Amino acid sequence: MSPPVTAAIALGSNLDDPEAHVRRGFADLAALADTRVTARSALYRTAPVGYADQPAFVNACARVETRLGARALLEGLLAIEQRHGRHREVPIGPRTLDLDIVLYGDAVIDEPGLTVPHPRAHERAFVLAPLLDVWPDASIPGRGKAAEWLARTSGQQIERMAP
Ligand code: PH2
Ligand code: MG
Ligand code: MG
Repeated sequence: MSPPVTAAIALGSNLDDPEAHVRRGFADLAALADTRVTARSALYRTAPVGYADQPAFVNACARVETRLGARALLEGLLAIEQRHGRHREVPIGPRTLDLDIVLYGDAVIDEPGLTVPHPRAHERAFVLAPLLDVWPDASIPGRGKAAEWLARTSGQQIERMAP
């Protein structure tokens, strides 16, 4: 087993009661083998980025301590997505639950299906604001401080939801 690593997992949903999918997603992460959820962000209602003609998202972030390697963690996340009924007809289309590894310690990984840090995290307010809730001094390897990137995302619509 690997030594514990601190990782950040982004959660997103915009189908079939998104808030419920995200809340259950936190519980599912807590049930992953060899993994502990050490912080949960607030939930945010966010305007879709990229493909705009789809419902608003609910986004959040979990900070975890895990002894899973990055690939095993990814496989655990994909299994959770499957249990939430995720189908991948449109790659960037609506989804019941998307779980992305934003940070895995300070690792930089570029393998098929596994790119860490998440390649677009630094430019997306819907990733950065929840990330900073759980990891205020987060730094994105190769990019720098998450808080400085968030300051540059003005114009992206995100709204912190009531707890
Ligand atoms: N995920 C995407 C594309 N666009 N927009 C918002 N607001 N939230 C998301 O989680 C999201 C998105 C691809 O994963
Ligand atoms: Mg995603
Ligand atoms: Mg994904």
